[in-house]
Amino acid sequence: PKTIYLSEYKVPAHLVDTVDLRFELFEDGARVHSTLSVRRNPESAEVSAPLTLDGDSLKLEHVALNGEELAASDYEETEDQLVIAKVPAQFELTVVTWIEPQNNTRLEGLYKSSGMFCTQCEAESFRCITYFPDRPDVMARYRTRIEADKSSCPVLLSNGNDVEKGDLENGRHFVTWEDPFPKPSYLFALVAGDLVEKKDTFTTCSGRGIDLRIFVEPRNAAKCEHAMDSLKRSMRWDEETYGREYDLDIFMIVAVDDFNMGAMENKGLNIFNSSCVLASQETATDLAFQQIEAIVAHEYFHNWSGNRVTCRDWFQLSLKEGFTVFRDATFSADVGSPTVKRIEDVTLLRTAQFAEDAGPMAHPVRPASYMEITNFYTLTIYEKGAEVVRMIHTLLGPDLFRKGSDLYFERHDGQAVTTDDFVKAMEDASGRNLTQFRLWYEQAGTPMLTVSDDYDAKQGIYRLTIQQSVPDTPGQTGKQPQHIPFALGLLGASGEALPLRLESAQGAANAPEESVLELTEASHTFEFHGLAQKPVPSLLRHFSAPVRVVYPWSREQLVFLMSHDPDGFNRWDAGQRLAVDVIQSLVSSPDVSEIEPRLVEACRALLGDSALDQALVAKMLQLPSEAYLIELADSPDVAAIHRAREQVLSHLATSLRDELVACYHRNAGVGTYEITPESIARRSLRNTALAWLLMINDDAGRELALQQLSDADNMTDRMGALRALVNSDYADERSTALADFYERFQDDPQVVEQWFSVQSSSDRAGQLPQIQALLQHPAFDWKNPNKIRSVVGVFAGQNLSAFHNPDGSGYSFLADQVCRLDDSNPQIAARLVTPLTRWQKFAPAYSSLMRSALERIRDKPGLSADLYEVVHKSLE
Ligand code: B3K
Ligand code: ZN
Repeated sequence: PKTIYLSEYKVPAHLVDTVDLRFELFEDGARVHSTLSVRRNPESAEVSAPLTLDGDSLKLEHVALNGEELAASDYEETEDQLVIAKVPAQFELTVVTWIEPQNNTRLEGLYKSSGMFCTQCEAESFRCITYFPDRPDVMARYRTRIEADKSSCPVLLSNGNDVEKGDLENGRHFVTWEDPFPKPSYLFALVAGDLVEKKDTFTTCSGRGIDLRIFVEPRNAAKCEHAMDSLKRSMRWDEETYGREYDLDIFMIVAVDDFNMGAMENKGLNIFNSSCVLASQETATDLAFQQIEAIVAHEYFHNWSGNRVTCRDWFQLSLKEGFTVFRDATFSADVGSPTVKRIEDVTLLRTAQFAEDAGPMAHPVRPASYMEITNFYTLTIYEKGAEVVRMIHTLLGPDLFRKGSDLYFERHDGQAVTTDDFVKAMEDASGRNLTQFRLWYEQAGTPMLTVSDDYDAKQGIYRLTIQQSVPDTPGQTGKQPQHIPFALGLLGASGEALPLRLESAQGAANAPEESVLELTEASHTFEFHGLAQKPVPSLLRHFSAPVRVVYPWSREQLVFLMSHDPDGFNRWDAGQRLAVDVIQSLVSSPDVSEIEPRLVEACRALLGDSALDQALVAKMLQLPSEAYLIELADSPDVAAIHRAREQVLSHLATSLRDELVACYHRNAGVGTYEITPESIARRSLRNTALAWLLMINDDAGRELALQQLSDADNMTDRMGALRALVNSDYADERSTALADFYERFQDDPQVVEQWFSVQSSSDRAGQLPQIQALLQHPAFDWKNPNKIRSVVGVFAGQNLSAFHNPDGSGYSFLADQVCRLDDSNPQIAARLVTPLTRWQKFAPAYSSLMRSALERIRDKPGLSADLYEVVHKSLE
């Protein structure tokens, strides 16, 4: 595989104005007739360039130029291209190809999922359907005619509006779709199958009526309501918050079971992984409800941030993904609990994106090179990319940010642009200079801020010194300081917010209680005047930048911030830092009697605090995950971290046993099931209390769990009880509960996936032999990415003590599964291998075994380009 560089970008030599497609769908394959109107690109210097079209796994049947069939000598067909040397300045090209969707296991291009035809074209899979200049800066208008058997495929869908339909011979029929908006090929979509539709309508701000449709298999007809409500909320929110109105007459969502990722924003025809759209009270947890809402919103928001304004090339991927994640995060915060949403996003970022940024695949938000673009749909592009947009929002403030986004959409509507164009629009609208800020797009690695302070009692001055450094990453050293918005507050001894006077002359009256300091140099010292006592600093409020902060917090300060910081996020963060410190001390000296009593008391206070936002309380009672503790450690000893964390958990549960029982009863189910932040918090608190009680084999807890399992009227409570039992030492109850659960839900694939995950994530139920047995289970299916993720992915990513078994069996198991998958679905194989790529981080006993597992994958015959890139970069 070869490396592609941003610096080598060239505008396309040819442009395509219209694409006329005709699909003949059959059981044994599909014939694709494509007619392109092509012209030379006036902006290209290559005036006599041949016409070069991309293709992958296509059988070419026919090529004609301006209606004349070409002889084989007129063109060259290579493994991945069709090249026509001599072409006029403007012409029509017709290409007919034959493809086999029924044998497509990569799930890229046109494939079949439980009898239904569907497509996935981003990033470079339109070329698996027909020959085409498959790059996002070639934008064309599409007309698509689909022909198929009427009884097996009564529903035929593509992008845009349907303009014609009718019957054909032999029980076949057709529908023609026309998309008036020019789009890149990656946004093309087609669906054909036996589906039912849920219908609704939406009236836009300008009064246009839009038809809304969710297409699902008949058995899922009753599970679309939540997605439909989420869609309508998203449409309204985007009008109100960004002034963005929907542009076609119809918006469609289709659910498919076999899908490589969550969902896809194809113009007017979003295709979703079933698990990201289908929900009912009985089958989906609160978390699933929230994820569905966020993903529906995300894909809908792409209609503007991605589709109307798209990416010039794939190095600009974060242009649409970072911005759209920022948009969906703001939406979720607005419709739910903003503090909890921020906590969840930061948890993901600090646990997984920081690890990526410190690993062998570290890359900037705008990468400079790649081998296989599917490997770059990463947490860095998505989550760090969203943090970068959030920082622009923080620096500009909401009004100027909105002015900037308006300018961006207006200036670039219908264009394929760069992250630089985005930043430029923000600069032009606000008058701010973001030159240094652009380094966030160019430099990889998580900046580290080292904070120190001193207090001058005589002058009443508190000095805060902040030093920044950006670590080296593969291929990038000697980095420059970045422009970092650093939000902070100072607290007085009784928890009051102190006025921040950065100049001595400033009076207390007009001094703010929170400021955003702008760091631009390697070191800054800030002086706060007029302070009668040494304050406690509340640093990096709301996590105002994606950085690591090092400051010598005392446990006393952390306990203080946990109960006094007016910023909910920092309250939670103080609690996490305290818990991390307590667990880390136990890792180095395993003496349980040393466990910090103030942590126990802080948790006791939280369990009894009904005045504080209960959603925040629920989050604060969750200990930092093993994955996060591993990320924070140098040469982590996984077994020791696992043991220490369990000891702290047991100690807390034992000390707080009565409070937990009381908390359980106080939050027991009352009234009807609702998806509101308050009731989600109640269920979360109740299930946390249950999990803690079962950790210590409390018999009353066991009774409560069994009772809850039989009484539950929703999946959150049912799963909460099942998870608590599965992770307990009550082995008989565990196996009975698992068997009953499966019996009840075996016909529902999304619930079976949760059933797999609850086992594969558990150190009690997910040891390697049990994982091997799950792979043999009749419900397991190697062709279904969700099943693979819920067993193999969850085992390697969440069941860390079992995966990092010191005998290396977990690594060797993962290597086997990755090799097996590489032949059928390389994209999923390359994702699954991630945990092994972090080998250099671990203590030598682990890392050498991880490395040999990787080497074994490297030596597999016929390694895919996807896996080649990840494995070779990790071994370099
Ligand atoms: N844009 C798609 C992701 C496509 C991944 C291709 N390998 C979903 C999203 O981010 O909205
Ligand atoms: Zn996206």
